[in-house]
Amino acid sequence: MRILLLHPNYHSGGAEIAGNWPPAWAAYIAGALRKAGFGDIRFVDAMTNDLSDEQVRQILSEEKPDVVGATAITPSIYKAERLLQIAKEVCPAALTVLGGIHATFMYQQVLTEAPWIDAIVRGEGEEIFVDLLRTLAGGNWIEARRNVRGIAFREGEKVIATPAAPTVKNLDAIAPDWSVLEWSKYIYIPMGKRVAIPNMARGCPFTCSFCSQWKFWRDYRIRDPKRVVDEIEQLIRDHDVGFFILADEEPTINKKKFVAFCEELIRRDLKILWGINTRVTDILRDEALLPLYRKAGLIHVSLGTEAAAQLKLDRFNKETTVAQNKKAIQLLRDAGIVVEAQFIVGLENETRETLEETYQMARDWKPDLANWAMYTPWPFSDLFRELGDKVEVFDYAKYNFVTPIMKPDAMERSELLDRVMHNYRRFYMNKALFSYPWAGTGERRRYLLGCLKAFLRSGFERKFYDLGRVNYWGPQSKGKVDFGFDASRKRADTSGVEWKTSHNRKISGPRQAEIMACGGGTEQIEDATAAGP
Ligand code: B12
Ligand code: SF4
Repeated sequence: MRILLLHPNYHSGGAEIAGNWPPAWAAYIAGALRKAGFGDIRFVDAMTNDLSDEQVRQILSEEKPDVVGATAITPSIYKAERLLQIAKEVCPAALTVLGGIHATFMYQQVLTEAPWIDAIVRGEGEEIFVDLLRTLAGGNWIEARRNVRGIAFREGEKVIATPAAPTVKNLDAIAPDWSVLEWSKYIYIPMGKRVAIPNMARGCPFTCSFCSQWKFWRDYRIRDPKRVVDEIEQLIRDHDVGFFILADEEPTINKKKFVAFCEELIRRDLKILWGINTRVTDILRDEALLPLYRKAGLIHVSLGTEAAAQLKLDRFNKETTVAQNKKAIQLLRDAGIVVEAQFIVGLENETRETLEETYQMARDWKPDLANWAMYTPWPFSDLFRELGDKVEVFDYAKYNFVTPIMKPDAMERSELLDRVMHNYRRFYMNKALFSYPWAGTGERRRYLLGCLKAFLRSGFERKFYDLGRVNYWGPQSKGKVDFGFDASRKRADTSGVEWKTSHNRKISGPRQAEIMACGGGTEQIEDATAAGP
């Protein structure tokens, strides 16, 4: 059975400005398929190779696959739908399958607007896709598909969702096949080296109302750190990888495992630098361990600092974590780790003053990098439901952290974008002149100058924040900005969507609302709770 995996060609000028990133899902899925005996796999990265629909059509007609599997996050959903439509046109007998977070929750809408999709895999793909392919290979797909757990499909006009499949309980059994990727393409600009995105832990024990990740992965599971280091060693040896970020939402919450991971990296002396996203409170907890983390190669920590403060201010009664944020940033810098503060802006009560406050915070806290993401109301998040009619734009192609989806009551969206750009300009101008060139002589300085290079390049090419596409050329042009929202896209009816969460929460009840974003909260989970299967 010939299987073709497709990553859609979607770009929006956010995190991708740092280079081309390898689509990890393809390696994880390919590894599971190979292990189950489905070895005829080809992966096409239309995003990295900037392939047009016609080029993908050509590849499909040459490859003649029996199964075409595409991925989609929310903003790439229309691109993925279109690619699968092309697949159906070119290979009508092939089974078209869609996976990833968006279709997992929005299968009802997706199957209604893209009836050429034969099946949606809901949740982690490794086990469900194997089950689906075995069922397909067994013949009699139309009758037998009801027995595959964790999928959705159309039956005439009706959309059927089979019962949710369990999460992958034994993460250590997962063996990604990184060889499906064309490694020479995946270069991380700040370091000029190949980059990988291995996955140590899945899930997050928290339930922040604006976030979709805890819902997707459900329970928190973590792999044996030694096996993760084996994988990293293999990535270095076989694919010349020189930098990695962990794909995890929350890699540090299980301190024991994270320390074991770092110790193993030190023991093997792999000389590789890496980065993570994590929470401020874990950094405060691990103050004494930061030198060990640095010794293990950790060079970049991205903190959800003000996701906490802003949302908390707005929604949960002005309890802020400003002092905690500032301290965590200082600790990381003292340990020689590059620290990035993430701000979420653009809720309905955003004003010029609150945007200015975030800039002042960024100056006061002194992170090395700062990032102002536009609040994006994932249609399956709890906050989306709470916002109700305040969400007016349902063009998911623009749900990408760089487009203002919400219109603040006190300003136009174009002004919000302009103010955010103003913050970026001031912040990075200051860093470029007074900070990075004097940030020591070693790795940290080289890394920061590399980030600056990536940043300047995307600004020059007008790719940053999609500025070229929305016609933003500086403050004088803000009246001409056009986000190009497709008004024909309407709110989905998600009332009938079945999604079983088996979230293993330590904290429950009304206090849940108090748990803050990656940046805040004081909660920790016990090692035992987070120990995995
Ligand atoms: C690494 C990363 C990136 C990288 C690399 C992306 C790439 N080339 O794949 C970069 C930096 C480029 C990036 C960019 C963006 N990202 Co990003 N990114 C991530 C991150 C941190 C890890 C993704 C990952 O590799 N996970 C591990 C793999 C194994 O998980 P997975 O992809 O979900 O795949 C599993 C299942 O979904 C399923 N599956 C997936 N596809 C398929 C397909 C088939 C056929 C099957 C059967 C199963 C299946 O099986 C897989 C294995 O279990 C996630 C957060 C996270 N922790 O997941 C955010 C995340 C995916 N990104 C997000 C966003 C919004 C973006 C940007 C729009 C932001 C921006 N403007 O910069 C861009 C879009 C770029 C693009 N075109 O994809 C959001 C998406 C939210 C949503 N609801 O859609 C996330 C979840 C972050 C968040 N906190 O909300 N990102
Ligand atoms: S702590 Fe981070 S990953 Fe976890 S639910 Fe909150 S925002 Fe999402």
